[in-house]
Amino acid sequence: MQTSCIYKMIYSDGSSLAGYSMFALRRVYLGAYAAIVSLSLTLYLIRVGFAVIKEVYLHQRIEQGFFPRSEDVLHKYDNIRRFNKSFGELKPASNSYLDDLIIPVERDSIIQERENATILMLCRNWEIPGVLQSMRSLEDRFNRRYKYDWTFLNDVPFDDYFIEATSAMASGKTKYGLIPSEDWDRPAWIDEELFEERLQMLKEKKVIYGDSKSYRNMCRFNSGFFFRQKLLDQYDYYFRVEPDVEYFCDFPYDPFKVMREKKKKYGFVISIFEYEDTVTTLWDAVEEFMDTYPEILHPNNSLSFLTDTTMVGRFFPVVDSNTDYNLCHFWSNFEIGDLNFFRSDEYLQYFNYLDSKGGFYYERWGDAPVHSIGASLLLDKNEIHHFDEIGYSHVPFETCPTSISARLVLRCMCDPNGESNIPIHPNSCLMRWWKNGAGKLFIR
Ligand SMILES: Nc1nc2c(ncn2[C@@H]2O[C@H](COP(=O)(O)OP(=O)(O)OP(=O)(O)O)[C@@H](O)[C@H]2O)c(=O)[nH]1
Ligand SMILES: *[C@@H]1O[C@H](CO)[C@@H](O)[C@H](O)[C@H]1NC(C)=O
Ligand SMILES: *[C@@H]1O[C@H](CO)[C@@H](O)[C@H](O)[C@H]1NC(C)=O
Ligand SMILES: *[C@@H]1O[C@H](CO)[C@@H](O)[C@H](O)[C@H]1NC(C)=O
Ligand SMILES: [Mg+2]
Repeated sequence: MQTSCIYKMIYSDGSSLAGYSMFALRRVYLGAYAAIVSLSLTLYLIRVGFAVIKEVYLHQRIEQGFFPRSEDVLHKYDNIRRFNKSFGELKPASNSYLDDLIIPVERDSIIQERENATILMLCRNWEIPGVLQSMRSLEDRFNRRYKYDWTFLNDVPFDDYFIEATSAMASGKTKYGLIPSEDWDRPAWIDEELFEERLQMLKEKKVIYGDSKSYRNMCRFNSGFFFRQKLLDQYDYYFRVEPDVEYFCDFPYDPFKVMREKKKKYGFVISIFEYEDTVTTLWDAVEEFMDTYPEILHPNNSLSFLTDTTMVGRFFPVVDSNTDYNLCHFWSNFEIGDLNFFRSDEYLQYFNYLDSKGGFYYERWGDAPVHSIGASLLLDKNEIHHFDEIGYSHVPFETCPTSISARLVLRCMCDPNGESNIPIHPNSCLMRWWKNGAGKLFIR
């Protein structure tokens, strides 16, 4: 009643009534249009929804197919191992079944042949407790039988206690290097004002080590200068160790020998995503580099490992990146590498190109993505090796061999089902490496 009154009041004269019917007509059009739009939007959403559900369902069905099959194989094999005494020696089993990686029967025997290699640690005097813990673990699990040299690097001189304690812990020789200022300190061409501004910015974003100046020196040093230190000139291979890490299993082989015999140039155990805020413009620089020097890229490189954003693995990991770089990198606190790769003109050209952009200081480019992108672009996929049998921990992630018998034979102290075991975790890039890199070997 009320409304019709108002209605009459407003539209009492003819002209505005005619105007109203025009208006009403337009409203009908608009209404029909809106209905069509919302209908097609709804249909579209339903289609997308169905597509997603179908994709997830198919993915899950495939996964569900794989797991029982691998469980079957595992149990069949373990039953033979447990109950068939004539089975003899345990197979040198691991995730990857490489027959020529024979586990030594005499685990205490001293190996005479050694590769041209050193264990390498960059660290500070005050880190000595963690340094000794890492040393004890690697000595017990590997080096006591080989006695490789340990090389320690520092931007200030090592103190007497550091030298005494590490020499006592090492089974091989120990060497101590002082890094020259030009290999460590911030270059003069870095714009100080911009630098300070960016430190504040990353601090506000709560990026880990966001406002640390020394951390940036460390990352740049590890990216482009460690292999140029005098003490390393005499070696072909290095094994990077950090304070407070642990090796969970006996080493089933000399990893340096694996590197040389199988012509590997870069070895890793864990691969994860980088924090995007630390490398905002790294990929732009890399793309520019690839455009400028296309001939430097290896014809059989693993670029696709760095750009693959498909759904891989068991947990639908979503790649969240603003560039074509999926943020995958090899975790560089564990590295076994060929120094001659880093010394090569190709790597130096790559490093110098990145360095000239200033991102080691204006952002917080890590040595892990820089090494990983370098190795992925400049090496043959087959020259990069995933050391599947090496159990390892650097807080907060671990890797532990999946195979029960590998863990028994190698006397592992780790839980492959633990929360921090990273290999097939959603935060892991290892599945992307298996897919895009040198592949993954299974039981034949
Ligand atoms: N000599 C020296 N070594 C450093 C310095 N900063 C870091 N390092 C070493 O560089 C390596 C990497 O540094 P970390 O502090 O372990 O960095 P991270 O592994 O990214 O992070 P966390 O282990 O979680 O602290 C370690 O071996 C450190 O001992 C430094 O200012 N001087
Ligand atoms: C036990 O192992 C031997 C040698 O590998 C094999 O020939 C035999 O079939 C096995 N027996 C059983 C019961 O699995
Ligand atoms: C070890 O490697 C270094 C660097 O490549 C080389 O100069 C040296 O001759 C090698 N030593 C031996 C014994 O092969
Ligand atoms: C490239 O790498 C793949 C992956 O391991 C390998 O199968 C292939 O033979 C390599 N191709 C060349 C040309 O070396
Ligand atoms: Mg560390």
